[in-house]
Amino acid sequence: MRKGPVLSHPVTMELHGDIAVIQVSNPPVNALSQAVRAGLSDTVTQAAEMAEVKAILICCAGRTFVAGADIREFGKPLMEPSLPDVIDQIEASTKPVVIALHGTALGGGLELALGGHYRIALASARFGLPEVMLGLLPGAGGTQRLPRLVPMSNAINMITSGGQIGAQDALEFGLIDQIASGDDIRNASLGYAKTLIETGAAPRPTSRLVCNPPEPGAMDAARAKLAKSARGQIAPQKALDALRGAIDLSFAEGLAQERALFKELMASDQRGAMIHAFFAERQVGKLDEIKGVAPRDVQTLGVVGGGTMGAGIATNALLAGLKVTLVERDSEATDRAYATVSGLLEGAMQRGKLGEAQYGEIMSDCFKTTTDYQEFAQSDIVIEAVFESIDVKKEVFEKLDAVCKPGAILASNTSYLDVDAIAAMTARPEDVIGLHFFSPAHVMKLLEIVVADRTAPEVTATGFALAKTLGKVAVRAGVCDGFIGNRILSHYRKALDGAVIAGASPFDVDRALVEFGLAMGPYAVSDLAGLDIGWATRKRLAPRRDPREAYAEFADRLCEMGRFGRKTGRGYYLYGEGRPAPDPEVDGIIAEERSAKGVIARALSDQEIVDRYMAAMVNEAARVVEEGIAQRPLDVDVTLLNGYGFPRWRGGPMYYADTVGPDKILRDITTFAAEDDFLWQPAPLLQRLVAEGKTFASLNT
Ligand code: 3H9
Repeated sequence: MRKGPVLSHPVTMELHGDIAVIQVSNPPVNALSQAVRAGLSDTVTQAAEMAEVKAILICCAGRTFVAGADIREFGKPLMEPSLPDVIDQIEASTKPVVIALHGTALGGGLELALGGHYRIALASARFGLPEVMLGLLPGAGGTQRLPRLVPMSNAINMITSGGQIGAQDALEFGLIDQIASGDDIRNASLGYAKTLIETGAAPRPTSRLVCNPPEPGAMDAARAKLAKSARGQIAPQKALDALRGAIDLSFAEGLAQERALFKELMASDQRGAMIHAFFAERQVGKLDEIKGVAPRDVQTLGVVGGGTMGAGIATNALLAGLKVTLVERDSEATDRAYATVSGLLEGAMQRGKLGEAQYGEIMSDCFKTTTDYQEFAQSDIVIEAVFESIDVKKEVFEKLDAVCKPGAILASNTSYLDVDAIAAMTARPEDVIGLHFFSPAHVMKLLEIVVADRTAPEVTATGFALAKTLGKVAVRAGVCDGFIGNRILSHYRKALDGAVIAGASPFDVDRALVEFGLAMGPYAVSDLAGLDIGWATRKRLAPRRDPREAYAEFADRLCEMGRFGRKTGRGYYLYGEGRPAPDPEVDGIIAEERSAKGVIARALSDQEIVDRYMAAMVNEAARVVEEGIAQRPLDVDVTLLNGYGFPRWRGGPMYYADTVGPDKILRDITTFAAEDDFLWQPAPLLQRLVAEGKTFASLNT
């Protein structure tokens, strides 16, 4: 069967009576590298030839069953044997093949399991086909075998969303045959295999089953839903095409079609972008400064401030199993904070993220609100989430410094204030760090870890470890106004305001950028956040504003009129019944500003709006990288992807810049500079990359 070489031996076989136990051992996640595929193929061939073998058991060593194809091999020439061939070989075995599942059986790993004849799993095991999250579809029979085992609606759901299901659902849907009792999957699966031999169970190839038909209209409904929920993405729609093949075609034809679609996606830009995002998110935490540095233990967490941010942080920490103490000014505020957190936890309960008993336990044993800072005396870390004023922060940090135990970490959730200055307010600047959460804090994935001049590496390491506990993607940022994300945001917002003054309406800008892939347009986002927030920032920065800056005033005008966005029913848009509506009054305000500035409005194409947005973003990001505020271009990508709604299938702004070419970005900047040569000054790093013919990716290593 196998044609390629065996490069190493991550697959072993041993006999347990008449059962051949084939074990994959390829840490950390048992990915299906060429050596694993070759090893599986060889051992299955051997087991088939051994007369004494009555059944084959495939299991995995370590923390998980196979988590998928080896993503590192993607984009390189295929090394034989291919995964579909190995799975076909397993399925064709004349001896029953049992698959023992623990950890996460994902992608090609789950497809391997579908190729077996019987499946047993630990109760804690999880199952998924996450290929769409990498811009792909299951390419080793998943789209053909899964709907032969589970109802089509479940297959559609799993394959087009990339989400995971637990063992109980897997059993109910028909994906697995048995849940093992206890947590020893090896013993349980050996027992299962023995029983199968004793009862004379025959091989049960999934491909011979008839595909479960969809409910009438289900495929069309799924397609329409995906057009909205996965707007701009190719893979989920192609996955539906492949699933359609499972209904309309023979198994062999369906498999061939799946293969062709998989290859098409493998060659797509979206696949490249999404795999970049996958690896970038795993690269962000790998920093020389914390290599080998042990983080401090964090079990108890304090929060100062129970507003939207503080309550979100508290909820996040409670859901992650930490004990939380929240301090507010007075009993009215503590009551409010308590109610907010319990409401957020109830929401988590409704979404199935928390059981009723756990909820009760958290509220009675793990969460406390108080007005007394002394209650922080035993906290391992305290996160301040109070009003963004350096004077207010000073008061808080002096109190924290006085009550917190030695070694406790004092963190600020500031989104732009100087963390060095905050650290200097304490007698322990080495224990002070910025932890910038994004709202809603229990939902948003991004956490900027702002490392001040004197922050100890151990404290930085603890920030990253805490982020992992909280389920966040953490990015290291240096100290500057706005850190990585908000600094870049403020720059591209100026560029977009410039586009509006030149002639586009905010509604044109939003439409063009939503079309580009953003979940929401930037002006609609401002309305959601509250226009008063940006107004306060602009007022704060006004004394430092360069007189050469072409300042657009229309946002201030809206605020002066009390138009703060959604919360006041009017901002850029009008909010009433139904969808937010563009407001002609806003066009009027902008037209007045244009005429005051002597600007004759011109039409801007959607492409020009996107080009301005991207050029401004990439230019400022290049400065952020050059100044060391972000460590590498990939840190910028991860920040924008996880905190600012940048479309994942475009990989992030720096990845995008490499796709279109840094020279194109530089040319655009030069063009736009004819209109405003203060805003559009090319970043030296961008100029250097273009001169040397290099990409941003070259700076990632
Ligand atoms: C597929 O299967 C295609 C098939 O349909 C068709 C083929 C023909 N390959 O995330 P972690 C590395 S597509 C290579 O930090 P966790 C990862 O980079 C694939 N490497 O751990 C990291 O390396 P490092 C479908 C992989 O415990 C280390 O493992 N499968 C792969 O938080 C630890 O990862 C997926 O999309 C891989 N497939 O989470 C699953 N997976 O230490 C992708 C991980 O050097 N993986 N690595 O930075 C995951 O979702 C998570 O890694 C997992 C573990 C849940 C498994």
